[in-house]
Amino acid sequence: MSRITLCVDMDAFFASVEQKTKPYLKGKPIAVIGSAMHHMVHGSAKRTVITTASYEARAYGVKTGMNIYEGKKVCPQLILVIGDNEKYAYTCMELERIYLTFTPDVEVYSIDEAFLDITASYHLFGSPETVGMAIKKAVKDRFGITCTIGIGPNKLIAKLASDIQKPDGLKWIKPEDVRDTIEDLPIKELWGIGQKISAILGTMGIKTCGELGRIPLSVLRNRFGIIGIRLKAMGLGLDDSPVTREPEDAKSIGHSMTLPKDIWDRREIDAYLLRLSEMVGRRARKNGFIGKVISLVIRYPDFETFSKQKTLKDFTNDTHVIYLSAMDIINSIRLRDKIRLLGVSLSTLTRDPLQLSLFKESRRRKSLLQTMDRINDRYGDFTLTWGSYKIQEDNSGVISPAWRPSGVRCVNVK
Ligand code: TTP
Ligand code: MG
Repeated sequence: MSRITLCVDMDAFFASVEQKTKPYLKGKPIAVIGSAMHHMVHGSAKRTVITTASYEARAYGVKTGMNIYEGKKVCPQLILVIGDNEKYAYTCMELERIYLTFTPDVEVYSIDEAFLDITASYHLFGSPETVGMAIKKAVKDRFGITCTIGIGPNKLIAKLASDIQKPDGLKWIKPEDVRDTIEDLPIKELWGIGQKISAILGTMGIKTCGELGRIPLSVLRNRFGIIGIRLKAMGLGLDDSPVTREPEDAKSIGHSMTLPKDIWDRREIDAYLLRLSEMVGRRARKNGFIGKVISLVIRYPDFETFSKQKTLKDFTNDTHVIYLSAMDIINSIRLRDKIRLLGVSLSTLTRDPLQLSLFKESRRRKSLLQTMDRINDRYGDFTLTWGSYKIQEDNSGVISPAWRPSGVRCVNVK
């Protein structure tokens, strides 16, 4: 059964937001450059890079990645606008709320792109295209900006459809049209095929998706290893990666561990608290969350378990802040026995506005991580892992990551 996937991508996102919020920029060739803070640090015009240009500026050849000189050279009347990341992050979060009125399966992929799985919900609105049009209208009504929507049987094709139809477009590539659409498409146009891979494929005489799809799998596997499987699928327009719902409903990020032996010594306890705090902080940072409440869970050898919380003044995902709070909590209770299990969690979560993937680099990293996850899902955990991980993962197989530590009975101690 084929799924119906929708890709939403804002048109000239930062520039459109600036033109909307500063009406005197409307219809003008503008380029958005690094945010104010960034500008103070990298002040020189050579190093100040254009993050995006309005479509008016693009008509002159202004491109993302040009520095200010290069931009002004092709378009002397180019207006430079210093970006405001918080504004874009806010818009991004509000956009997600719009998407969620159409389906719960929303993956915010970058600051201005999202994937929606509407397989189960499009009937409620009519057809997949009605959903697309309704989203375009809702975005326009709310923010006065346009977006392009691609619809397809998977993320790869949905993304391609939106790329093809930019700007202010809507395109549905139905399963039966996939083959024809991609047959002559240069492989580098396909989402996820970078310059390196397309260069290697080029030396193998493969230029189009059609050609890629016809190469025997064994040839690709020999050349690219496991990635070859994915490449072959891409050449056929196939992509089985799911739209992964954002854990926006995650109430907390927590880790707990049953200790190798019951402990009493404060230095030992603190060492575990630091380790748990780091795991929580890292996970929150990785997923772009900050939280306001730190909870500590303690279980005694007789299995009595309780937790105590501390509310912070500011949101955080800083390991050190989490650790200090956990120590504050443990200082405020009189331990009646040795400790068998310790847990630390961060709750009252919200998105960290500064951590959305603003840059292509971090998006690439995100897709790298997804690829690793997919490989590990298929071939077993830690088939593929980071070099530094091996060193960190020392003796303990006892750590149980608990995204939602619902198994712990919480008894608040006053
Ligand atoms: P894109 O979706 O790549 O570009 P865009 O929305 O400006 O234009 P298009 O109509 O072609 O989709 O990126 C989204 C925003 O992310 C963009 O407005 C600015 C920002 N951005 C960066 O900060 N750094 C980058 O390298 C890129 C590519 C984008
Ligand atoms: Mg965009």
